[in-house]
Amino acid sequence: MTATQRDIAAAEEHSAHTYHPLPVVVATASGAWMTDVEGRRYLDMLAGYSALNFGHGNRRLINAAQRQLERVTLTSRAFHHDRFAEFCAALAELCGMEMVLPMNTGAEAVETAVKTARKWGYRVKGVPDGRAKIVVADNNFHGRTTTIISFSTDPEARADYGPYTPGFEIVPYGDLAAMEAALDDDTVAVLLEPIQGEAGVLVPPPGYMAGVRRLTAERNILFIADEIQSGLGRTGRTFACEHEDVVPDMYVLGKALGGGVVPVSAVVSSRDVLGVYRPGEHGSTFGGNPLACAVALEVIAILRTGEFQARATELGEHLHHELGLLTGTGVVAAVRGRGLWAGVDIASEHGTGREISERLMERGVLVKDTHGSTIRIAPPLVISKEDLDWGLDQLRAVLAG
Ligand code: IF1
Repeated sequence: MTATQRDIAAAEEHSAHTYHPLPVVVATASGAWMTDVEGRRYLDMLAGYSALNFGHGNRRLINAAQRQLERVTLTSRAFHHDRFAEFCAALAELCGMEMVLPMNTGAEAVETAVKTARKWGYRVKGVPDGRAKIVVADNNFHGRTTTIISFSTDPEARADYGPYTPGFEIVPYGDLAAMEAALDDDTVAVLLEPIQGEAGVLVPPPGYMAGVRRLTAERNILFIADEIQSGLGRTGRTFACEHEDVVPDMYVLGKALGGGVVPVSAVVSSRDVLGVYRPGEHGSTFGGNPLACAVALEVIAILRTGEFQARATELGEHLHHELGLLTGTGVVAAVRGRGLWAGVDIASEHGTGREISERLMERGVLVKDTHGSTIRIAPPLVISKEDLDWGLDQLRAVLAG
């Protein structure tokens, strides 16, 4: 047995099979590259689903973490600590908002957004208790908690987890008329991904996000943008909403906010919205911990330079140009996305997304398939043009094969 086979067998024996990982066992990583237990190198074109926007082992983030590890890593929120206010002020400023509620994972931040919208609905908007409704899109992905999968349309994500949390209405993504029809006096929020990641990197029709912004503003409904995957540089802007000149009432952030070093997530909004909370009404052991704040402060400083947004724009134009040349060849049915983020639909006769991913792995490129025959391309934003081109060469070779 090879080291890879041994490790995979042990993982299969001792862990719940909630994933079907590619047969590679990563040992180290740096920049856009990962190295497995047998010394083979792979170009990372998934970046931890966009948690690793700033690359593996980003020196600034590792140094920030190492400095904080020597100071204090956790106090709980029972006490203040000297990175907390700085983090909240810096994140609010980055978002052009006033207040932050820090959590750890994306799902926790989405749950926090749901609870915040409901509490705001009852205490500020005046919706009768228990009647709050939140409108979401079909093919959404917002996490894996029982409330969040209650409004999922993915049978795999929902099956066997009932009874489901009520209070959500699902409308077709991109359909403004359907959205308008769903809004009523009990609607407290609309929750959308500005670009749907898991659904296959679906960019909504031009004007859709702006239309939802107008409809929700007219009806005193919170527009909540889940930018956990689309945000923090991935699409070439700090927030994907910026491509539509839309400012939501609330950003939900995660993944790259911790740079792939520590889990950091947050809800960011106005004082009118996040001011609804009183002590004891929400919380988290690790939310806003010193280590998370230290790393996230460095992420915010990196984002303030605009360097990674510019890289994602420039290299993204190149990526989408090259992928566009593959459509019409009969091999690639469609390409979608923005910045350094693309969903590539493979014509089914050329293999499933999984098969393409496995053939790419054999050539030293790691991507993730999603539903059926789509592969996602989302490298760390530190990727060089040369490495991106090398990765595209491997994709062309696999698709030609
Ligand atoms: C898995 C998907 C991506 C997210 C958005 C909230 C969350 C996610 C827009 C929850 C998380 C992750 C979860 C991970 C795989 C990955 C994923 F395939 F599941 F859907 F990226 F597309 N909002 N997405 O994308 O954040 O709680 O995970 O920190 O569960 O398999 P989390």
